[in-house]
Amino acid sequence: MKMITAIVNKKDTGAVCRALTDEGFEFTKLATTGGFLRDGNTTLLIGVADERLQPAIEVIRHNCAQRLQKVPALPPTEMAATVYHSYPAEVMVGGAIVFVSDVLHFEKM
Ligand code: 2BA
Repeated sequence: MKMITAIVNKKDTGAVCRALTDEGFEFTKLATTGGFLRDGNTTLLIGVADERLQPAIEVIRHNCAQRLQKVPALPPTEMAATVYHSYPAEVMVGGAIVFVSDVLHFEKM
């Protein structure tokens, strides 16, 4: 069994969750925040049998888009302590960031 940890843009969350449900995947949805943009995103925990790993990844892939997103201006105090010209004005976000881990043990009680 594998655990997929997928970080999804909030604009894609609805479509990804609907498609996962339609395909019979079970998952847990967490409201999370990106460390760089400090904007809301969604982290999905999806436990799957090994043979369902690739189908789950394809569902995520087909329902997530890449987007250019503006980097918010830093407040003056943070700006002073930062080499701010090294910050990009816009960054490409997504489609999704996907981590796959082995599950050592799983049971429902
Ligand atoms: P954020 O940390 O808010 O990052 C949003 C986007 O900003 C990233 O998109 C990337 O294009 C850019 N970015 C991040 N850190 C940067 C930096 N130090 N300098 C320049 N640009 C930077 P994605 O790579 O698609 O990541 C989307 C979200 O996925 C991230 O939101 C974060 O919440 C998560 N993520 C990405 N890589 C991760 C990792 N290695 N571990 C844990 N979470 C990760």
